[in-house]
Amino acid sequence: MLPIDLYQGIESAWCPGCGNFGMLKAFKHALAELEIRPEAFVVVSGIGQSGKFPHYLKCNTFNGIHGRTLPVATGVRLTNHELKVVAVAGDGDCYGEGGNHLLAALRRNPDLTLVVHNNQVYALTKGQASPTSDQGYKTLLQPHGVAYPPLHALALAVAQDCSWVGRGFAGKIEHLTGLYKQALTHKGFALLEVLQPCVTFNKINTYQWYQQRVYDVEKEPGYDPENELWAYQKAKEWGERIPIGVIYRNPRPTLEEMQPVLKAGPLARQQPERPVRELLSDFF
Ligand SMILES: Cc1ncc(C[n+]2csc(CCOP(=O)(O)OP(=O)(O)O)c2C)c(N)n1
Ligand code: SF4
Repeated sequence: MLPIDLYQGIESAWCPGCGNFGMLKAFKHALAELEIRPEAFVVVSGIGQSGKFPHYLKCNTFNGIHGRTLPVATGVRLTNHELKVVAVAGDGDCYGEGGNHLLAALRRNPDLTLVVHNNQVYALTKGQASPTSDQGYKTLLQPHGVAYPPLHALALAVAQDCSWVGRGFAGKIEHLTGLYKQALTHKGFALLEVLQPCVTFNKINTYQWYQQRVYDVEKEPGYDPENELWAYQKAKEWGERIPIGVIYRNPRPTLEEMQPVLKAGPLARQQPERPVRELLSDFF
């Protein structure tokens, strides 16, 4: 195991008690336990409180624009698939603004880990409802409550043959560390959604709210993450009981394996047949 302080970044600006702290701690533990050195991975993020995640870590990082985490992360992977790539996004960033990129990634199966910080609000822009806000949830912008039911993103992922789907809770750090480790070592697209309380703007889905509802799905009788129908039902379960743990595992060829040009090694290490300047001149 590597020392945790190897990953120490700058001091954070998150509110005291924010669920992002538990996620950061669990992520560092997972890296240390897997002995992944800071130079061996890159964290790509978008915009939001979640987007600040890599700032508080020592690692390679790319801070993209809102909703565009996945295309950037996929580009990094295709350029250098020797790097471990982690994409970090908020529920608004990934399921709202970047929803189409999620669909593309589910189809393509790039070998990267996507972590969705699901606090059921747009936190950076002060608490508007997001695609995962519960129906009836009131905000300053939705004073009569959200009119429609939330998006079941994990069910969407299962239905679209995602190769690994899991959910954790920022209030259960040891359990979450195990999930990060599994997602980071899975070959193919791994979607890990983490229930992340926002103590400032979400006064409904609090630590206590989640604590009363989350249960370890892996300890349930009939646990069967290779069974698509079982996984779909679990991914849709939301209310009095909310499953956490690995929900779906579906090994399938990755995007990188399906690209003949990558067989000769990472693009970053390949010599182009013609100099890049000359190639570009064909287009101008
Ligand atoms: C293209 C674009 N649209 C909208 C915004 C404004 N904006 C910045 S952060 C944000 C919401 C972030 O919410 P979420 O992704 O859930 O992350 P959180 O802050 O809750 O972690 C929005 C709408 C933006 N910066 N860029
Ligand atoms: S506003 Fe919410 S998500 Fe943002 S740092 Fe504060 S508690 Fe965390």
